[in-house]
Amino acid sequence: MTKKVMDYKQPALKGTLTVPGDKSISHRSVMFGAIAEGKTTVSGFLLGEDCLSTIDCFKKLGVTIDVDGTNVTIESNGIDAWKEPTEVLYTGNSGTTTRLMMGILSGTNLHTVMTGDASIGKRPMRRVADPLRQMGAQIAGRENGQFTPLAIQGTQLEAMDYTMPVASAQVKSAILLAGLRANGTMIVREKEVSRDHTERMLRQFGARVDVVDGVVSFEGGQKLTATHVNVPGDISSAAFFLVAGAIAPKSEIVLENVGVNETRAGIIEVLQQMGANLEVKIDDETAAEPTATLTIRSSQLQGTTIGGAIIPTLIDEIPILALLATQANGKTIIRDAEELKVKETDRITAVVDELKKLGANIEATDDGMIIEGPTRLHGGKLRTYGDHRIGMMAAVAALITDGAVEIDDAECIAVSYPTFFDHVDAVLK
Ligand code: SPQ
Repeated sequence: MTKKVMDYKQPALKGTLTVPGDKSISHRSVMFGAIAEGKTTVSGFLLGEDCLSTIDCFKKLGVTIDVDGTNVTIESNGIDAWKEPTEVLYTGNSGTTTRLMMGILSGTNLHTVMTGDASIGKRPMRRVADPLRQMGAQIAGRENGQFTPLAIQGTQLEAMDYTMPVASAQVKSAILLAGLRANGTMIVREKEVSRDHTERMLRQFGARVDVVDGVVSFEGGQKLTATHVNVPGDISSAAFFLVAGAIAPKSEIVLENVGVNETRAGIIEVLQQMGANLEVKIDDETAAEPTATLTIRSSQLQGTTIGGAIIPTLIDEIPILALLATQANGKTIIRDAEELKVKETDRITAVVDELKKLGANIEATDDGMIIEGPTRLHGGKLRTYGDHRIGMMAAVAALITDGAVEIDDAECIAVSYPTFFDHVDAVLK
């Protein structure tokens, strides 16, 4: 763990950034490319540690993957040609890799063992294992498949009609990917729509999929066809600079090529609701994943309430939105966000405990937090809990604090945003 002391002295932030590729889409591009027969090319791939873990797992399954900067080529003879790995598949810190791979591997003819780091070892996997077992999947793991290491014996799966108990794109995607290998018609129903990159990419790779009012359905047994995937910038990474630009005085930051898929873009609505000076210029609405140029300038902010159906569309942005709320006038209430407790760390406790150390007026609730602002924040020594999003929240806080902020682990940020500190330096100049 490398400590980092940030003493930025409250600068005005100026500049134009292109944030790295979307993590969710990068993972899926490799997974889909490996399932499909032929050569898939990917541009704008995120070279974050999580996505590199996904690449490593598929290499162990015998898929040829070449990385040239942010261009990735996946050459596969299709899922039936994968070889049984002699080694454990290591998914690092990545919940997306672990959970989506569970769905994919369940319908192969292979025996595989999967494990990740200490944080992955504490994250719940039965939310995926149980529905997959209803399809016939054979999954073993600690506490009846709740925790890694997991052993999966691939088998023929049967399609099912499944209603999601929680809004989770990882659970939905694992089931949909298993459904590709199942007999019969797959139906997955969501009460609140989670990110839909898997559904979009299924279509991009030639599958026939219907999505109507939160119900996804398709015929099992469809083959995917290799294609090109253009990965947009990650709005979850852009979020840190959107908030930095909104709260640091006299600032203006332009963020280019940011993915604004409506199942991910809840932060835009919240910023607008809070009175942020944000311009959104859509580049191409017809792309598989639409993108926009976002320009954020400092402004007076108002507290707000964030809850209900918007939560899945900004779930990973809640740590940085909590920091934003410390600078807004009045009360901000974040509710219906209990899913934060099962991320890389318990993000409700982590955000509240760490922002309190900087002087924020913030309290945890059962399903979120309440923040009263505005508060002048001071420096302090913060923990990241090995969670990239807590690390970046602390770094953005350091841009507005009186005094230095120290974090215990700067390296964890490389999971999703390896060039984060270069981009901070770029807007400081
Ligand atoms: O992959 P991982 O570790 O689960 O990453 C996180 C993140 O903050 O980057 C969550 F901790 O993002 C998830 C996100 O919260 C990525 C994701 C996806 O790609 O499908 C979906 C969300 O998780 P979930 O549990 O709501 O499905």
